[in-house]
Amino acid sequence: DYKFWKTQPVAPLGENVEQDGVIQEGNVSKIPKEPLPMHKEFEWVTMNLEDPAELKELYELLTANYVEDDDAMFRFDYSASFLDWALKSPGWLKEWHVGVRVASSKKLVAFISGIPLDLRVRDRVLKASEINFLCVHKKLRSKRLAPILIKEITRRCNLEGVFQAIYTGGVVLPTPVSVCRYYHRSLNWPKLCDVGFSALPRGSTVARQVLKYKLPEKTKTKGLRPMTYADVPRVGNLLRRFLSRFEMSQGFDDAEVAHWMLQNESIAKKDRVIWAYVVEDGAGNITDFFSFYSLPSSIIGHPQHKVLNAAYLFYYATETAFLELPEHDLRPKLSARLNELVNDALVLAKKLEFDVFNALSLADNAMFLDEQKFGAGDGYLNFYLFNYKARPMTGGFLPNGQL
Ligand code: YNC
Ligand code: MG
Repeated sequence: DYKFWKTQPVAPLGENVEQDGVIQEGNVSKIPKEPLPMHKEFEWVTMNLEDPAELKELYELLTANYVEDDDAMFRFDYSASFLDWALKSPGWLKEWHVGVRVASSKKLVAFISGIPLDLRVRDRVLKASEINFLCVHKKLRSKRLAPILIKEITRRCNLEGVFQAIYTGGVVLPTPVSVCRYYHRSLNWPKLCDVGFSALPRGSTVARQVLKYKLPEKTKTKGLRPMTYADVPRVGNLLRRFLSRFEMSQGFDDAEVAHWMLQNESIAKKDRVIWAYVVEDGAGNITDFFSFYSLPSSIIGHPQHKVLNAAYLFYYATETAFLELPEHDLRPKLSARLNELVNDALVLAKKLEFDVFNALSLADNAMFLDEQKFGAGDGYLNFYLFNYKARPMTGGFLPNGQL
């Protein structure tokens, strides 16, 4: 019955939102300067994620206690370098990396984070935070610690003048603005079958499944190459125009484009999180780009395989969306182009030894999921806004909240 959520500025389940808008005006001068009271055996800490030892503590909390699928077969295994990337985006604040330690042993047992972003919801741009990596140690579940963490990160956002937030989750809470489904495209069918991620369809064989998912050796798009720092202004320009087509998106200035799409080239292969590619035409224009990130899952209790190497489709954009054509001519062109690009993304991900390529049912993804042999998964991702009512979104969108 949502004892906690009922008290928060969110639309109640079942309410028919007719007009977008802020729920409660905020006033920084009325926000308490001190943290919320915490049970006496625990203490609040602001994590210093620039210290590799503290980053590792966070990694260890999450690798053992973060999100699992409903059957407890897989658990997200965000790497330390992923956390470093996702939590230190431009404008990040140390105060929004909130931990809870056991007072006596100092063991880290809970965490919640926020990063700042400009969030556009239809025609309104909100100065917002993206809340992620909420986690309570398995031994401390169901003790109402989560609401305390949520209220504390809210206070810390409010102190910075931020009164709106976006967050996502598998759980149903009041009230999703959109619900997306996970789709999975096999790259390494025998392994997916071995670990129970995919089931052998009745009447099929392993060999036939392998053939079904076979990919070309090489990419096909002319002018495709890895994105570099020099591409940032042109990619930024294309991405901003592309995102404006959706009902909701995050703002990307060039610094944000660089952060989210590129990693220092000297990074060790095993620590790499993000891959981005551009298509450059003969005249030096960037006509398309796409990106994907690495988010492995631990395979729980399997004798041989410990890790499922998953790539997730991230942002993409194409000039094809802006061809001056009537809608019924534009759609097939856009669909064809996205299929070419995503097929190349699959080829590259396979070469990088990912086992599966995941995507959500958002943005323009419906135009290629079937054709590229993605299958609908069991998982759904609900998108939520805090302190902002918005009419349900149908037109597809592309916020960063999917991480
Ligand atoms: C969840 N995922 O409904 P009610 S996603 C939000 N997001 O409250 P307790 C959640 N609320 O129903 P536990 C939630 N899961 O009574 C549960 N809740 O109103 C609500 N799992 O608290 C729940 N990470 O402490 C209920 O539950 C209340 O011990 C119960 O802790 C929950 O990062 C949790 O899935 C999730 O670590 C921490 O189960 C724990 O079970 C756990 O008794 C595995 O809590 C990891 C996991 C969640 C991933 C994520 C986004 C979080 C968003 C939080 C909301 C942010 C609001 C905006 C704040 C900033 C505002 C500004 C400006
Ligand atoms: Mg609890």
